[in-house]
Amino acid sequence: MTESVGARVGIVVGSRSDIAAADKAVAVLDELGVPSEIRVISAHRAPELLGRFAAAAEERGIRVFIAIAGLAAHLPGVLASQTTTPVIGVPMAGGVADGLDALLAIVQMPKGVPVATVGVGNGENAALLAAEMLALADPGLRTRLEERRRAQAAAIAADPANEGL
Ligand code: RP5
Repeated sequence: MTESVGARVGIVVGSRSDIAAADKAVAVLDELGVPSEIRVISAHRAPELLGRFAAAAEERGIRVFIAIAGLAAHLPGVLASQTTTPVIGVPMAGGVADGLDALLAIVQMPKGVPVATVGVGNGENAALLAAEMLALADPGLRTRLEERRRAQAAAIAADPANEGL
């Protein structure tokens, strides 16, 4: 879907209906100067394409995946089963339990194949976690993450409700 040259974070959604969370992740990664790409690949409807994406991604420079899915939400786990590149799962709202079903599906991986899981619909945190992983080997990115944390704290301190604190 969108592909930037030298993408380091590979974002994959199970359906175009999940794109909003991917867009939130891209916005945070863009702000931090981390190139990313978005792919639309269902683990159930296009398993062979998912396999090709997983096999080629590392060679193309992808160092972290963000996998976003709702309902049965097998996408992050199936992707993780095909790579040792870290996978961050984002459950999406909807389904009989409005996202709790997807959250449990993603977080309850069997031993041996981990998926890091963030909150329902939380593309922002998935992007920040991906950036923190990349920052382990990228001091400039670490500095940008630290600046973002400082700005976040300063914005809360500046809330009129906190005057005098
Ligand atoms: C999941 O089923 C997708 O990740 C999406 O969250 C959900 C619904 O998909 P669509 O029916 O909208 O394509 O596989």
